[in-house]
Amino acid sequence: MDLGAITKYSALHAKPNGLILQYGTAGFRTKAEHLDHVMFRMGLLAVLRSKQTKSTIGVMVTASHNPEEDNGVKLVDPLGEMLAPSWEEHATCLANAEEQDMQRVLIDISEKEAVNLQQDAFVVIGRDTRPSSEKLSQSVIDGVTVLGGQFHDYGLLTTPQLHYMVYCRNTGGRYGKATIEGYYQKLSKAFVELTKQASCSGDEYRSLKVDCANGIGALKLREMEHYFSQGLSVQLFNDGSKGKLNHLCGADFVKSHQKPPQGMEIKSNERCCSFDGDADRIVYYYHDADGHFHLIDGDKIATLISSFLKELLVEIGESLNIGVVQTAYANGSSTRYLEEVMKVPVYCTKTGVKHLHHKAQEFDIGVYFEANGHGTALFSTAVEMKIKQSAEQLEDKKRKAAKMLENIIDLFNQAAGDAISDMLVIEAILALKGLTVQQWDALYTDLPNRQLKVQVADRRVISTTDAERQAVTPPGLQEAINDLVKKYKLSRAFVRPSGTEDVVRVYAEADSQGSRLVVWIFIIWPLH
Ligand code: NG1
Ligand code: ZN
Repeated sequence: MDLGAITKYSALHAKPNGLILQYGTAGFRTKAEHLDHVMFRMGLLAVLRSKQTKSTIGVMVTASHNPEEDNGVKLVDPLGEMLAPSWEEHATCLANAEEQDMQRVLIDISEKEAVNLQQDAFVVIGRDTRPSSEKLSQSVIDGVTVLGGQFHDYGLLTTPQLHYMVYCRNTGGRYGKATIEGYYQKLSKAFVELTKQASCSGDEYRSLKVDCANGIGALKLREMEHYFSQGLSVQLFNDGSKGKLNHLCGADFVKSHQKPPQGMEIKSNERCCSFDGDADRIVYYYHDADGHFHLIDGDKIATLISSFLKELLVEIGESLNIGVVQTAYANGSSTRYLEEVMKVPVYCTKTGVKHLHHKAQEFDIGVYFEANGHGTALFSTAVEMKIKQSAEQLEDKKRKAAKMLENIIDLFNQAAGDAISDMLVIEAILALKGLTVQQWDALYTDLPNRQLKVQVADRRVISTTDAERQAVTPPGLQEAINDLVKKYKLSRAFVRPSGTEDVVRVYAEADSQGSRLVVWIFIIWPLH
């Protein structure tokens, strides 16, 4: 380590005095002007992690669905996964070290993690379309180079595309080619193969309106659409040409306000979807003939996907274990439908995709989605091999189903939840099953629900257990919630501190609108 050079360069990316940040659920996130030093230091840390794992590490510069003025950064581990928890702690220590302590913290991390400093390092970098992202990603590069790491800057990418690149590079190209072209080709080939088999290919299945949150999704869909246009034509809205990133549009806005984005004209029964700012979340929606808005969130997406996968397995004659992973925010109706009607086991983890992703890896086929539309499906290597064999060896109908499953596996981004990939999976399933958006929506009826954020003096006074469904502290809070909830049918409510914002999130659902309002108003009351 050339400590002199590190000190010299670090001074060019000086940490504002007293600023303390934490590597949260999705890395560091705050106002862009406070992040220069964090970016430089995450470049350094990525090099250490790369040396330790002898693998390519990713650095993504984005603040996802947060306002345009914000930014953020997260590291991507070798298999395209979120950074390991012990390294999250190192990230926090390094980001918060005062200038004079930086060298010591770097050496501490290297020693604790037994990093061989002679090992080569390779880091890949991606960024979203925020005005601040380009300069901040340059600071990441400064950090990488000062520690002697090699890098490839992909420039503008969706977050899941960067996860894909990392995964491809560390699996010797088996998963796909680590280029944007490779990503487009892999997904489009699988999608076009699938839609060729759809008997229902009328106009209804051919077109989709996409709200791109004025973000990177628009750019990437524009580049990609001609690859899959045989199977689907997309009409893009909020493509960044006029509006502000995530402002009154995008998946987060649509999900949390339960209303359509601005800037999109929706005719009744038209199928529409929204991406978030870095295109790793997707939700669907439509207006019915009476003008009512219907949201189809991550829970219903998981239901559609897992029921389709289950049907294919039955057709092929394979009994593989399939599991669905949700968080506490999953609508109670979805959990009941999955367990009682579809007979699929459902598991609940803490919020944050890394928790869902790890749980999903325990199954032959693990489908995970957060209600906000962040998710994907994972297939074990053994399953992938089995299905490939079946697609070659079986006869007729079974072979056709195995071929379909093979293509569906290729169409999922197994490194991370991916709005583009999920959109193509959903579109393929709807076309293959001949389902309209209304029929999909009618699988079950969501319990009325409400989620809101509350600003409190110190959100850390609230701690939780049981996958964040029960509050342990402050004393009395859980008892108060229990007392309220038991007054209403099918009701459920919980409170947890956010991992990405300085707020407390309150969620409540119940069997009717009136009781739901009462439940949530009463729950937030004592927190003010
Ligand atoms: P927090 O702020 O911890 O609730 C939010 C989302 C998560 C996840 C992360 C990362 C909700 C309720 N929470 O986490 O699901 O997506 O952001 O982006 O939607
Ligand atoms: Zn996102």
